[in-house]
Amino acid sequence: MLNLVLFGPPGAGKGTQAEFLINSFGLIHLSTGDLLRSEIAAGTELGLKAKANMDKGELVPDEVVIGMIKSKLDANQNAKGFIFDGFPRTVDQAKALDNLLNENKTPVSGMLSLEVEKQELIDRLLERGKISGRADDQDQSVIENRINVYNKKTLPLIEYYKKQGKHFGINGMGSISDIAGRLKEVAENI
Ligand code: B4P
Repeated sequence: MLNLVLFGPPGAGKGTQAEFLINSFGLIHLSTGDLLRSEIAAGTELGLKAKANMDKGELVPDEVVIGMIKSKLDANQNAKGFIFDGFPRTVDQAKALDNLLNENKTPVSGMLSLEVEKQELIDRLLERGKISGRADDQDQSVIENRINVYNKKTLPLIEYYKKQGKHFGINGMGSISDIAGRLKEVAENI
């Protein structure tokens, strides 16, 4: 079983590259950002609460995203493996993921960490904001807040996975296909 954590700051290319990895390895894609946006689109209570956090560039509470991941893991017990995209984003989420996966003795295989310069992140997100309609991609101050939240709450996860010998840094600058090639090569050797 291959369980990959696709990691990086907002705009690093996680959602973009997850598409290539699911095709190459036959894994199930679990994106907490996509799951939350589906809840918002369906107008659920969870979605309404999450939207308030997301529009400001803040994280949604840990218990909400952990609960969503747990239901998806329970619903896909025969999967060949998963790509976790945008999850975990805090150390508490990483610990919860370890506990959930250990129940089935299928731990995280590796963390693929996309490394991208800050100005490139801002440019990509503003560009997506022109067409996506995503409130969190349209305002530079919200984008900067997302990057600050990432630096404060999410970046410590690199150390968390390094200690377990599971961190793989990947250059996330350049063309989408070049980056896909780099990720595939690393994932094949995990
Ligand atoms: P996400 O949906 O995870 O948002 P993201 O970080 O912007 O996505 P991603 O990194 O996948 O975008 P990509 O670069 O592929 O989260 C949104 C919000 O949801 C968070 O702020 C938070 O509020 C909440 N949330 C989600 N998960 C949570 C959790 N676990 N805990 C708490 N809260 C959570 O795409 C960006 C753009 O760049 C695209 O337009 C793409 O086409 C472009 N691009 C990608 N690669 C490129 C390249 N190489 N060159 C040029 N452009 C490129």
